[in-house]
Amino acid sequence: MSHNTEVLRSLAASALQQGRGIASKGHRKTPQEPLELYDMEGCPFCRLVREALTDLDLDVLIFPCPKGGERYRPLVERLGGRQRFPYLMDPNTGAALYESADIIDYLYREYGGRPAPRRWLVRSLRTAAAVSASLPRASRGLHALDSKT
Ligand SMILES: N[C@@H](CCC(=O)N[C@@H](CS)C(=O)NCC(=O)O)C(=O)O
Repeated sequence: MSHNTEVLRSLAASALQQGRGIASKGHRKTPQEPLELYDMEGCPFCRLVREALTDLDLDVLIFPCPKGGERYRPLVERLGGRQRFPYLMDPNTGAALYESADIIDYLYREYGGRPAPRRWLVRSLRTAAAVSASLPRASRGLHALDSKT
């Protein structure tokens, strides 16, 4: 598939999220150490967390955990007990969280100095929007392909 087609599909995904993940309203507290997000690019729940991180303009290290990925998936299982994504670790507070809604609540509470925006509060709507935004990208960003470390 050509790069232009990929860009169009990516644009469709962004349009479905109505521009979320583009602008930031900033944060009140800055993490001393960057947050650590164990993430699957094509996962709708991970997408929501990345959007919240962007909205809060927080420093974050992203560790890709595609299906079949051998680097960080086993680490998440060791740390949290299972391979489930998103998984957030905050070295500043020791918090370690699964569940996108809990992670988003935590980020706004700890660093935003404000509650998560209303659009994050209705879990079913939020999930439906994130899932539909992932559809144009099909399964991209979910599976690992061979590469050289
Ligand atoms: N309710 C969870 C759902 C998370 C979830 O289902 N994540 C999927 C990826 S979209 C997952 O981790 N699947 C297991 C795997 O890929 O091994 C949330 O909101 O974070």
